[in-house]
Amino acid sequence: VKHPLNSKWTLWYTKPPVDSNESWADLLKPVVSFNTVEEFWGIFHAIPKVNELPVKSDYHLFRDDIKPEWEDEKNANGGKWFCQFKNKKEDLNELWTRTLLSVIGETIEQDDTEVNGVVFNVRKGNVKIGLWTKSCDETKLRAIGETFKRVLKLSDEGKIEFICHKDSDSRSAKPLMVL
Ligand code: M7G
Repeated sequence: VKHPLNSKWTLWYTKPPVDSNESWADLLKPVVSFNTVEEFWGIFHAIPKVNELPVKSDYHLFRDDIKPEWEDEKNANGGKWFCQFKNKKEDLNELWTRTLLSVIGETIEQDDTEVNGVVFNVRKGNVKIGLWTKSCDETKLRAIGETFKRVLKLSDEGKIEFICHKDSDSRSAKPLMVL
């Protein structure tokens, strides 16, 4: 017996660029889709753990046929909650696993369609975990953000920020919310 999830999910991978001619779209590829708990665990155990990924790579896990891009119509009016960590932190694999489970199991949200996907960025000296939402509705975001902080085991001093995708272009983007 397989246990169905409420949605189909697709794992995408962004590979690090080899040269500067490669565009964002060239580097981003869908890897595999699943819609049951059992398939999720099979995939999870077969792929590299986040602490094994190279710098400038990303994992993206997105619902249905939503692409992990600002341009997708389901993302266009939304944004992301995110938290930055030092990549020396021991328990990043665990925090990423907890985030994945809360997203596919939909314990991260009450309204089970606000979260579009989740992203892990590996950067030089740090990593980011981001939760992409459909809207920039502050009431919905607050509830999701508070749960996200618990999933990430953040203390009151640990901060997450929300940035609307339409502001993502500018380096000086002011967060819509900080929790
Ligand atoms: P990032 O990976 O979100 O964060 O964006 P980083 O600044 O920590 O590396 C890096 C760059 O990737 C952006 O400046 C864009 O050039 C490109 N990029 C990232 N995202 C999420 C998108 C996207 O959704 N669409 C497009 N067209 N480019 C993106």
